[in-house]
Amino acid sequence: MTDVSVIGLGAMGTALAECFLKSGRTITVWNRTPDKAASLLERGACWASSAAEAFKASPITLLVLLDDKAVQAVLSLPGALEALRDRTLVNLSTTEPSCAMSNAGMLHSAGAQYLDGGINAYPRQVGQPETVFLYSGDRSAFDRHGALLRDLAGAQQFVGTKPSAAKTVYLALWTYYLTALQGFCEGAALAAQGAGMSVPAFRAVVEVAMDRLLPGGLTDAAQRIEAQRYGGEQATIDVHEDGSRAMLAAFREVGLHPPVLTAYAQTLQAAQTSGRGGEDICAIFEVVRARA
Ligand code: FVH
Repeated sequence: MTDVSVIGLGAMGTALAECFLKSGRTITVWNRTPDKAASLLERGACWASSAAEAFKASPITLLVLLDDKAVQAVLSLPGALEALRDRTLVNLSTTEPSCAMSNAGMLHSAGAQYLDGGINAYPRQVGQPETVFLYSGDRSAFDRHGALLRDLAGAQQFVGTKPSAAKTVYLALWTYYLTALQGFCEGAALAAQGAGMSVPAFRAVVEVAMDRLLPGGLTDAAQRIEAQRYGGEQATIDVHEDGSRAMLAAFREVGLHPPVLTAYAQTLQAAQTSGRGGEDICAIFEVVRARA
């Protein structure tokens, strides 16, 4: 037996396996394309000749595969479900939340425990104290394996017993980060094209300006949304909508098209149409929710 098995040795699965080895854990690995295991085997990992053998080799197995299709393909391999009896499976692949619910049902019927999770980090951040991995599903499995999982992410969190909870929050966090990153890229392109500012110089300005704006802004937004307190005493949606026209004009003047900014401006117009023009900017939460 080894401490943990890792199935899926792409960029992320390899980083997880390397982190376990660095922490002194014994590991078993399996990948559809065996070549990708070579460097891990040199460093002491054990190779499983099948996914079923990897499941049997450890009390807990992490799946780090591309998508839903890949997860279903691996769980359908000969002997896979049978091998998971009395084992814990953790699916860290990016899959749809509904996939967590169906996996949990399938794994429980097979006599296994199931955790679904999400990695809110890049491979270079695996193993750091501030790194966030989210988990949900069988609480007793998380309690049993939490110390081993903490090797990967010092700031791991168990977010609920509903199997899909972690994946949903994980996808929400990436939504925030990636649209913010695209917003940064759009702003940097405008500053470069319109003002000749280098991207590192823009980043330096962003850091100073956002240090003041962002943390306080998010706290204020969370409190307002929770209390549904949308008074426009600081700046109304009407004021922001007017500002968005100037922002879009700046891009037009230098021949650029910003998709995230365009979506933001359209959301403000929808807020005005629904009678929220005099409210605070974070009332766009209600516009997004009303469109569901
Ligand atoms: N890389 C990252 O930074 C992100 C951060 C956020 C979370 N993701 C998610 O982690 C999953 C794996 O991502 P990855 O970067 O390791 O992806 P790849 O390097 O492309 O490796 C994909 C592995 O999946 C295997 N695979 C694909 N299809 C199948 C299949 N039908 N049957 C069996 N295995 C399959 C693939 O095998 P192979 O091509 O080497 O044979 C790789 O092991 C992903 O959900 C990210 O969203 C990482």
